[in-house]
Amino acid sequence: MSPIVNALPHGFCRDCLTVQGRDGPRCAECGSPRLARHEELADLAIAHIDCDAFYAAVEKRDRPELRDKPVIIGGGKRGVVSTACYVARIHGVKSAMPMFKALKLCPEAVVVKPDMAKYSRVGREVREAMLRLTPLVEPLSIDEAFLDLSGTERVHHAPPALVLARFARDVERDIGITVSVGLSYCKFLAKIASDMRKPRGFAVIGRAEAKTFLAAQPVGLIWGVGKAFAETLARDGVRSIGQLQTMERDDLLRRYGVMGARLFHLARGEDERRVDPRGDAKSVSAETTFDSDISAHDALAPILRALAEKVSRRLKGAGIAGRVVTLKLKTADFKSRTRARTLADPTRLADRIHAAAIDLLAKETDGTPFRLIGVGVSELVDGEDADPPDLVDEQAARRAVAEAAMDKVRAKFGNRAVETGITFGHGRAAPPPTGKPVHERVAASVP
Ligand code: TTP
Ligand code: MG
Repeated sequence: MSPIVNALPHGFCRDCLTVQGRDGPRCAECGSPRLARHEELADLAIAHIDCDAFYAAVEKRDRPELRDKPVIIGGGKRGVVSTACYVARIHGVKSAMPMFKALKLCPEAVVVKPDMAKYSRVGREVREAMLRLTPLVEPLSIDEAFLDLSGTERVHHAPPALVLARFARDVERDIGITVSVGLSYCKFLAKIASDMRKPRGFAVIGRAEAKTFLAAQPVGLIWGVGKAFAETLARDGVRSIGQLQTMERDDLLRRYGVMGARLFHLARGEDERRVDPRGDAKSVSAETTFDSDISAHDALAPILRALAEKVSRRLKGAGIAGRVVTLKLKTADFKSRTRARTLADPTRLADRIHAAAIDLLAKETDGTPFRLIGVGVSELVDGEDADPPDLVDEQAARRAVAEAAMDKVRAKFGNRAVETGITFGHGRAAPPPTGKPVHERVAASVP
């Protein structure tokens, strides 16, 4: 039987990629139980791919003696778990958990300090492999992306489902980590699907089942419904997506504004967002949530510095820059404050992003306890148009030259070479003292 098929009537084997009949628990060719079967398998082309226990998987790959051990990535100054391998998760260890708690749950765990430069490298390799399948790859973070494989059958001589299974197999073989794949007809459901059978998962949500599937899910599964909004909905008696399906669009709009319209459509599995290789990026941002609330400016400033550096790194990596710097704060009682400043010229320099954000922060630190701080850069432009030499502020010009020099060092030796101990005169550059690991993300626009 040819491993490459043009049609996919019932299913295929995820190990040997051969076409399968409608029944039977195991592959007729190789005996594997890992079969992909779905009525709509040949018709779906939107995928979300997410690496399994990403940082931990990379460490296990590089240190085979850790393979069957519970491994936790984290520690360092912030003292929280970045991620835990699936063995450690059995004991209840999770991302963002304080390390002392994780070790209480799983005392035999091996703790490994994160090596961000290495994870970025591996993340890039996975991304490059995705780009060999389609140019329509929209990265969401270091280890996940949407792919649109519509119309690629002719190039690959195989339908998207099979191309994706082959991709997962090749990543295991060539890069040495595993991924999970979600396949559907839209981004919303593809993302949900990729999380359904982790690790080494392959889950499909078709058109015919979407509404019934969603009806049984909690509202928190909807993209954009965070903890606070889920609580608001719960107060209104709405807990399941099924309940949203029974509500009128106008009613939802009246109650929840723009978000109401989104709830209405997503609850029905209607999601028109395209997979956009530029990430549909309206902004690049980084934020962190603290373990305990912080109100002092001096405590917030270094955290902001580290976040500005993350955003800057991301902008430089993508070859873009932005004109508007936004400071985001969330108070202890979940109220969001955003303050923005438009710069004279677009920037991608950590120093300039930080300078603007710290000014904005000064007006907000009035004793209010905050649970989250973030900084973002928007009104994105090509990086070439950014950061003309500062003719007025000589100091700033010098710092810009210094930052460019350090970028070169970073490019050569990795981020760690110059990550800490650098000050540009806006607070210390030490990493955040507490709180969840900083999560870089490209904030996509609201549909
Ligand atoms: P995730 O994809 O959320 O998690 P994961 O890949 O470790 O595990 P899963 O199999 O559930 O996808 O995040 C990717 C990486 O980002 C993760 O390996 C470590 C890092 N990360 C943090 O540093 N802090 C966090 O709170 C989370 C959620 C992730
Ligand atoms: Mg992951």
